[in-house]
Amino acid sequence: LDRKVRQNNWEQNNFINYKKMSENLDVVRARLNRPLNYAEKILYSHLDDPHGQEIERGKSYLKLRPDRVACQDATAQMAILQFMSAGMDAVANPTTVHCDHLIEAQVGGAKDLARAININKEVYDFLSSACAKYNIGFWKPGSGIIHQIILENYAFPGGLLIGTDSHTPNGGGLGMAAIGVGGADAVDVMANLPWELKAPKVIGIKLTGQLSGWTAPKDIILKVADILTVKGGTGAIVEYFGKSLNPFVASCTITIVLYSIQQHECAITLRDSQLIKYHLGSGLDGISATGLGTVCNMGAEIGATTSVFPFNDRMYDYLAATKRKDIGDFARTYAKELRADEGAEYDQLIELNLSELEPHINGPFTPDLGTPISKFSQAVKENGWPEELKVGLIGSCTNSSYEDMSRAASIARDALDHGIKAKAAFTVTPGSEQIRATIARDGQLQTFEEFGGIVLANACGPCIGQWDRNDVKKGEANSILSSYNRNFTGRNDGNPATHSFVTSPDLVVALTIAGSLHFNPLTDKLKDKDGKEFMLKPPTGNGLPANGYDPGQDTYQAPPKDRSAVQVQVAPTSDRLQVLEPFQPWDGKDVKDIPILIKAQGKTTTDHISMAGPWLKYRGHLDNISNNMLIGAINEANGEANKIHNFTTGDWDAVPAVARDYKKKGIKWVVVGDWNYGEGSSREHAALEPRHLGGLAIITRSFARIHETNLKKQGMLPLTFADPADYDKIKPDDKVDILATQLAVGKPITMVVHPKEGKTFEVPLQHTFNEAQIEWFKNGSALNTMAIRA
Ligand code: MIC
Ligand code: SF4
Repeated sequence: LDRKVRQNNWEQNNFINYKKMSENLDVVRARLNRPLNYAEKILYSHLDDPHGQEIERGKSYLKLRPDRVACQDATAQMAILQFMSAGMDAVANPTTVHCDHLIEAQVGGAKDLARAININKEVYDFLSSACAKYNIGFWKPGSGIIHQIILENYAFPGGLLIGTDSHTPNGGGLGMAAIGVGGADAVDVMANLPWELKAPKVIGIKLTGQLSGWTAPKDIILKVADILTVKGGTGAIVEYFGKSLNPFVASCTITIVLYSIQQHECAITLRDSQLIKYHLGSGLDGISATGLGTVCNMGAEIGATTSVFPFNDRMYDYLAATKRKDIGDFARTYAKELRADEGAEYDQLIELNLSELEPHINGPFTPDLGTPISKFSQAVKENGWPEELKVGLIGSCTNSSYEDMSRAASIARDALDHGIKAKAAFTVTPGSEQIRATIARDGQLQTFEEFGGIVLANACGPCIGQWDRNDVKKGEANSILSSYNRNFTGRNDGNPATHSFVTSPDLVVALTIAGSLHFNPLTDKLKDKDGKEFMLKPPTGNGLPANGYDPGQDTYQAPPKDRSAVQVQVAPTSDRLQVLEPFQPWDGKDVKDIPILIKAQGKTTTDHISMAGPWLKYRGHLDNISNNMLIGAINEANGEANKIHNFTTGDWDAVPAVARDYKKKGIKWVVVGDWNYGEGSSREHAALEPRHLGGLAIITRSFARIHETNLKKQGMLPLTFADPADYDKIKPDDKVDILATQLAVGKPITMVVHPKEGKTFEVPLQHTFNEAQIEWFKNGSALNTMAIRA
């Protein structure tokens, strides 16, 4: 383990430290004296203080030392603005920034990219100069989506990465614990503070059987989301495992082959020992690393801290194919710690038989409403979902690997061979420049175009509302189907009537051919150009490109050797960037008789709290972006969005307007919310905005992890009802006292409610603050606390 193996091909001096990790594990093992699961191993091998750290899953706060940090452009702006106020001259840990969220899909790849570079010039200039100044690797617009770039270049087995984006867990496809955080958490690590995480519980998912036919890796997570729901993974890491045969044993031991594969495959495997490795795939070994990445990626949708797979041969293959064979070899020497110990325990265990798993379609409006394809047509009828498929969209960080593209193209080719094309509109977003260049070289891209598709820029595009959609009017009900991960109301096109479903790229293409949500490619026939019936062949495609990856254009900017001359500029007149002012510290008093700005009803995701799409352009300007605060949340008082009662004037007004009015008048306020408040994105704007506009506390039935931390970091009070039923006792026009002086570790806080009519009553509230976090509240923010200590 003493070898010096670089973390990636871009940075000269950052190495993988398996030796240190293994020593840390030895310390922890001696203390805990029990077998560890793989998720625990990754975390504990990165402990700041393995000797002294208290370790209890679900209870203790772990102080960790991540190997790397990654930020995307929409969140990096705020992270870097915060880092700048720490006054350091370089990041203390390897960091990269990726330009992917700000590119709007309009007409297709090159043109959209050029337009974005022009429109976002100020922001890109800021990011590229700040990266150069602070020694951060910068991936220019056009390079691809953060998670795909991380998997292709930076993820490694056993590593720990934090990223300012909720789909960071995609890196789990290479056995890395890659965790989504808010920008302020990223700043801690950039500034060399340990990063804090409540020791997660671990949900084990045992995979047996094998994927085949139309079932894809995506279906694993679509099914798991259906089982666990959008909050089922909160506070937990999901660890997948399954029978994973050692490839060396496999290729020479026929008994194992006979024992573990089905009869009809034996013939193939016995004839060709190369194929043995491929077909042995029971559970895990049959799925490519990028397929595993897809499963981990969408684990964000169940609120999981991250998802991981143990290191296996398929990961090795992917590392080798992406020019990191040395990492693969190094990981093999550390392999025993890159999987769970024999007898390790999980807090919850789920078993999934892949041989029985059906392709799924999840949605609309929530990613955990899963329907197997055999029942989907029926569900469409019963629920009155719009039957015509308007647009099929493939790609995104979730599903844009070479394998995904090849399989999708094989279906499109099948249709073309029968003389037919896509009936619905069809778009493709390659996950990276490398994928785009490779599928352009190998022909899949041309197939998509021939099929009637538009190839968009290597970017997020329609996945995050960067979509200039013109085929339906706003408010018109319609259905779209994507291979993305999220489908909250209005997310893709800003139209609340769009029914957005998520599924595998394979099903997207198949249903796009039919143009109908009623089509099931497993059982239904299509008509060819002469009206003759035929059935689509199940998709096929290589996991890895036979001729290697084509890197395409060079889109990486390394930090310069001499960084001292680099200037980072923020114009004071800019409407896109604004230097941050520190928040005021707490005045040490209870807060009395303050209004409920809004009592939000039902699902309140970060898209409701701080909408993306057109608002993405203000991600570096706190005051301007605050004009979207909670405009998507539904007010219990009237069932409407963005219409609330201003108690001082009696008027009904937009949420940000009322908050600004209260702020001007020196009135603090709270928000009341339902279950899993803040689910979805990592964007800390959803916490910064209420703080900026004078909010004190957010009181809910429960929170999504990242959002709860983001609120704490910005000096807000995230509080939960000790009795969730108390949510119903609060009315939108009530006033409340928050007895903030009671704030102490493990103790409840009292909220005194003064109803508009009726007697005053008390409601106990809970919180998860630890000592250090209470300081953040007292000092006004985590950043203020850092400044005080420095
Ligand atoms: C998303 O998928 O919602 C985003 C846009 O990638 C966000 C990040 C953001 O809001 O900037 C995420 O998932 O964290
Ligand atoms: Fe981009 Fe969509 Fe992935 Fe978020 S989920 S990183 S918006 S592609």
